[in-house]
Amino acid sequence: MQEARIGSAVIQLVQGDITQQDTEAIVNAANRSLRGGGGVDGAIHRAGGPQILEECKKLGGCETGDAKTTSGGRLKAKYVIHAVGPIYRGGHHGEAELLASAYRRALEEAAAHHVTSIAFPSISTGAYGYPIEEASRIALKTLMDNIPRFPGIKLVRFVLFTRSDLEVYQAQLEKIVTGQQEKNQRGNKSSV
Ligand code: AR6
Repeated sequence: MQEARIGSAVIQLVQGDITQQDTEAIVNAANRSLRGGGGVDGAIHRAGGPQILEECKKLGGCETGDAKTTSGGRLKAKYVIHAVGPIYRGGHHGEAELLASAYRRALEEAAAHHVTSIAFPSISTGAYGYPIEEASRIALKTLMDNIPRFPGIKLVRFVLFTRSDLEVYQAQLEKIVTGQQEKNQRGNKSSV
């Protein structure tokens, strides 16, 4: 499944490079220092230029599970929302809640900046080691549950770097949507 509708918004899955997206905001998988790094963080700072780091330096870091916003520098996106996911340490250190929080806070930042379209990478599933099956379930579920809080957000796009990551997200989206349809059908039957 490539996309799903949630009220007046669309959640979309594509393979690509997040630095090339033309959404109004892109999300960075940052670390608590907000001083740049490897992976998608490095790619965003390289493509967006030094202005993003200059703005980051004024933000005083960012807690795990939180998100902070800078301009997009030379990127097409007007804003970069720097979200800090958890380092995976076996799954019993509050990682799921922290990952959900990072996605929720990024959406809240987007809404606070009146953004109508936003692109996310797969937070924590690279250097931070979060198993992608579980991380994709949390990412999609959290966004689908929270998008209705922000009617101004019309497009939420996941940009997966590899074909296999895209396939994991596609299968997970299918599972969530099918699960919801079955739940709705059961609800309809019991109310007849
Ligand atoms: N576009 C989209 N996705 C990408 C791109 C790109 N240009 N480049 C990599 N990915 P990671 P994390 C994917 O490691 O796990 C950094 O050093 C990548 O394949 O970037 O949250 C930070 O400074 C993977 O699926 O982020 C932190 O210290 C996903 O993005 C730390 O890594 C996330 O991988 C954060 O680790």
